[in-house]
Amino acid sequence: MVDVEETQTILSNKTMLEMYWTMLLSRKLDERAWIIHRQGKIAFHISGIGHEAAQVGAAFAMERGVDWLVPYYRDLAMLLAFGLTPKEFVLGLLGKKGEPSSGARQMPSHWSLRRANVVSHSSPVATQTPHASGIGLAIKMRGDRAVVLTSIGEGSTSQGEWYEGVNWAAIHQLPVIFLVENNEYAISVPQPKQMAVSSVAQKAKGLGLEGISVNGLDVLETYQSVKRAVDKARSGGGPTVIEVCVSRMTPHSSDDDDRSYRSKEEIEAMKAQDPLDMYRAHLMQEGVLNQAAEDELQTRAKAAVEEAIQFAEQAPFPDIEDASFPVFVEDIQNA
Ligand SMILES: Cc1ncc(C[n+]2csc(CCOP(=O)(O)OP(=O)(O)O)c2C)c(N)n1
Ligand SMILES: [Mg+2]
Repeated sequence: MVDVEETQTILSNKTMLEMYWTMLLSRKLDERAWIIHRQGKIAFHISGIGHEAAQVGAAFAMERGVDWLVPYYRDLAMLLAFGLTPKEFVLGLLGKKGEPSSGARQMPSHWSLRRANVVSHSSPVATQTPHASGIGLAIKMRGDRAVVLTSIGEGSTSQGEWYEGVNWAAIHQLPVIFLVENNEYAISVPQPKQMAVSSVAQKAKGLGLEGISVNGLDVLETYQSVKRAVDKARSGGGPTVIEVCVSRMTPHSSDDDDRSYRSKEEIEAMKAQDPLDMYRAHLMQEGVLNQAAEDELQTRAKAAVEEAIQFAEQAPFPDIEDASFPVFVEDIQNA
């Protein structure tokens, strides 16, 4: 059972504010990405707005620098928590030289951050799940103390790769957390058209591992649930499926118009439960945040976004000869 008060006694005020800062920065960067898309400056954006609490709660439950992350495209807030800088994010949006995920070869938001143990994923959804289990197997064989967290949307848990990856981790009791960010839609396909069970957590039972469902709009609740699964995995207790129930507060991507399949009322109800607003209100109620500190954080976030945009707009594009690297490498030893 999740006890948010207990979590608050474990986390310092400083850490709770860091969590808030990461959510706020993610939101501001994400909102700006939509604007520069509409200005015609970028070709594509896929958004994490409404998922920030789940992502930040999960990231803070991990030992960053030791543990491994195999994320999916909505995980901007998770990546910021793992050390991706705003400048690196905007370099990726603009496809500029120096962006760390793929050297600007991949679509934006196909995250990778070598220095932080963040492993890239491919565009076909769910292919990251077997990769995460493979990393979990390597950790177990080497006797490392790390764990792996891999994230995915609920719709993508219909893919064969998801079952194969989770099944493998369950059989071999691998140190993997399968985080499912359930926003109830896979583009326009609602959850009941995607699965016959009422929650993704139930799928875990059939594969022989623990599955839990938590309120992913609550950063502290998510933190506590993921921390428990991380501790369990690290101490040899095996994998867990954690479904975090979140809101996709935007269309699927900049190529989608969700007004064709979601009612205005549904969207408004979702926006009334904004995870960032709810966490801010909670911190204020607890006396961890006051209006002056909030104003300062807002100003800092705005400045960080401005600085990142200016930096990335002025940055060069990659060199043309880099386009095929490392697809065609003549001297692999020295690549
Ligand atoms: C194998 C495969 N099929 C279809 C697609 C196209 N596609 C990209 S995202 C997506 C929806 C995924 O929905 P969900 O897993 O719920 O994640 P969400 O986007 O809602 O976070 C689809 C169908 C794809 N990338 N890969
Ligand atoms: Mg979804």
